[in-house]
Amino acid sequence: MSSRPFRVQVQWLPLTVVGVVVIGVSLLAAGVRSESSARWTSLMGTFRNASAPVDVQAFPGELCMRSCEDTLPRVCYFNWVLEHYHSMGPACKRCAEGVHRDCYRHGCLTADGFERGVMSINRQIPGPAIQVCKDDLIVVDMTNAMGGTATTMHWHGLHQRDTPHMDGVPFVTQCPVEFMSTFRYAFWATEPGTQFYHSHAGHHKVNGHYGAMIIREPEANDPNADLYDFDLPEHLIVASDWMHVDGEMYMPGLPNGDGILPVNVLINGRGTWQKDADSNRTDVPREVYRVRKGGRYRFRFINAASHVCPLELQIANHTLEIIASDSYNLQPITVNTLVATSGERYDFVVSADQPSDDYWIRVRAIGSCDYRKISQGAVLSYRPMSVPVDDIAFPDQGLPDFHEPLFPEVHSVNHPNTTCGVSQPDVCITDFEAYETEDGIINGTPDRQFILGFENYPMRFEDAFGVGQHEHFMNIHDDIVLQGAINNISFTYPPFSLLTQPELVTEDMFCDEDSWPERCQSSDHCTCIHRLKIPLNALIELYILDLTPEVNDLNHPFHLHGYQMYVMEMGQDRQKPITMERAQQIALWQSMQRIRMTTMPPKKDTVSVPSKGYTRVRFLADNPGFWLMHCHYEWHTAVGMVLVLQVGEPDSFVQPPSGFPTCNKYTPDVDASLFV
Ligand SMILES: *[C@@H]1O[C@H](CO)[C@@H](O)[C@H](O)[C@H]1NC(C)=O
Ligand SMILES: *[C@@H]1O[C@H](CO)[C@@H](O)[C@H](O)[C@H]1NC(C)=O
Ligand SMILES: *[C@@H]1O[C@H](CO)[C@@H](O)[C@H](O)[C@H]1NC(C)=O
Ligand SMILES: *[C@@H]1O[C@H](CO)[C@@H](O)[C@H](O)[C@H]1NC(C)=O
Ligand SMILES: *[C@@H]1O[C@H](CO)[C@@H](O)[C@H](O)[C@H]1NC(C)=O
Ligand SMILES: [Cu+2]
Repeated sequence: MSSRPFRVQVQWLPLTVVGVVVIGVSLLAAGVRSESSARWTSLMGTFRNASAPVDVQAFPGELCMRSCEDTLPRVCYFNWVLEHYHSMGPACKRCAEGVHRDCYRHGCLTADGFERGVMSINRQIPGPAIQVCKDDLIVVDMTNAMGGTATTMHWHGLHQRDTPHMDGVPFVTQCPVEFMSTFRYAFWATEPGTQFYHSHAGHHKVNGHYGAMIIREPEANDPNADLYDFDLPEHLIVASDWMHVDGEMYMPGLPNGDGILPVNVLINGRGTWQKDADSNRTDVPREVYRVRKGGRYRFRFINAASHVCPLELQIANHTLEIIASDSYNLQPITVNTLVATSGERYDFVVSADQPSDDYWIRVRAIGSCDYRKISQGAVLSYRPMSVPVDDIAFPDQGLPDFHEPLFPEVHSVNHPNTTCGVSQPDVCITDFEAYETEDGIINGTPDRQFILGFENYPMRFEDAFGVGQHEHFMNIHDDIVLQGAINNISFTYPPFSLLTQPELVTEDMFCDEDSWPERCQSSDHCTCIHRLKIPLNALIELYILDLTPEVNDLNHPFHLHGYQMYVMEMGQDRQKPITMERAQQIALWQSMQRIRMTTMPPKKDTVSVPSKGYTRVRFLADNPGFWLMHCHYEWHTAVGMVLVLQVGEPDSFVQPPSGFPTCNKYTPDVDASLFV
């Protein structure tokens, strides 16, 4: 299997400069120690004194980008500074005036050529890519240099089994990192595949705080390895939506604004923008992906969007052979159009089998964004490496219009208008088959079944604007004022971190369907800390129902932290409201209609729910801790379409290291002790 010379093409550095150690020896002796500490001992123990701290600076994370065949685990250190920064700033010199090379200057963020304030990581958008091998130790020093903000970073796709306090959810797994503070994230690269990271604070993601995180493993572990020749670090398509103001400007929203929607899409932080037909298009570089004729290339697509519009990817004249989603290997299905919602990842193979030329890679924001005609282009180029990138990145030919088809016939995956299971050749994620399954989870009787009905419900005017009211809401436009909810509960946060300050947690701070707070008794809805309590190792089944009364263009993507979920099925009934009973009827009907019925469903950590429909998922709750589950649309998270799973009792949780930062409100009694 390892006959190919390389799959990751990078500059090799001598192994002697990095911390390469033999793994295995002390794993046998793990015994009473936590798995994490056993990993550490095995990473360090046979090599050096495992009790002494490592000089992390000596292990630059960039050196971890390597072939993962026959490699040993490494420490991968990244030093990040999060700043308020700008696109098209002075660092771009004369980029805006057509000096193309200036657009590539250090510190020049072109984005779509529009000048605005942004949030950057090391003055990059996306932030630096983390590309490591499975079992490496990732250490990220994150310095918050953004005055007036606090932030956390979430490692989307990692289960943080050994280090749940590294999951990066404010007030659930850690305290937000304050201005001028540095927080050291340190966690194992445990889940191989296409992952990413993004801020979980405020609207920082849509302002620029996101990036790719690729965890490779030996190709013997990839059942699709024979389908491609190259898995190159530069073949990452990180697509995101883009606004021309900070996202916070639209929280809660502007009554006379045109909805809470993006104005553009970026591909790896690049693209162009044309204000209207009378304006010139910005003259800034598009992203370039190089291939050589005859090669078969693994591409990794990350939907890092914040808004509700799904992103649709096409590569002119090329098909996409889908081989993985959310880092889970799938039996291949070939399409020419890939649709993904916020938080999803898809890996596919592109065969460079067309005439040597440049081809458009087009990403369109569809669904609710359709009327805005937002599309962005990057270039798939067959030109030799000797042709400099700035000769390719400014194509003369324009990107085909939004409504101009790239293919005579569209074969799509996840198109929002596809009725899952019946409309071949268009497929849904549920039409994919895995290579393996866990019979006990797929066919077992669930220990707990939860029906999670979500919606954005209109608030009563007095609840939103009455004297003393300060509840979160979003104002889509005019007087439409909505709160997000799951089972009528809109999620809010405690003032301290649930996972890492267990001494402050009391049972009465939580609510769920069966324990409705006193203050909400007279109301249909309640804003409180929505928690589902789940016994450790229980088999869980969730029916996630979209209670929206009408079918709309939204397929809310639900993201579960700490786990992957088997996606059992999804469906919708355009006529009747969805209930669990209705969902079961749809499932029965689907199983009779269906051309193909898999016994090996895919696993995902982010799964969309068809509009006014449902998705049924299963997982084994074997990862103790507090794990967020939420709609991955940024504004829906912000207005409470969120809940937290408590898996197991605190005594089963992995303890945070000593000295882990804490937070809480400060409201001491007003008495003599205040004035000593
Ligand atoms: C290992 O490091 C610890 C902490 O720095 C130190 O106390 C101990 O003496 C060292 N052990 C050896 C064998 O060098
Ligand atoms: C568009 O570009 C052309 C050529 O550079 C220039 O003459 C013209 O003034 C520009 N138009 C606008 C609206 O900026
Ligand atoms: C790409 O496909 C279109 C038809 O879909 C065709 O007209 C065009 O010639 C193709 N381009 C190349 C370079 O083969
Ligand atoms: C879905 O179909 C409707 C009705 O045909 C259409 O208006 C809408 O644009 C379609 N959605 C997408 C994303 O193509
Ligand atoms: C949930 O809210 C809906 C209105 O959106 C209401 O009809 C229903 O009774 C509520 N359920 C509970 C349990 O309060
Ligand atoms: Cu949502």
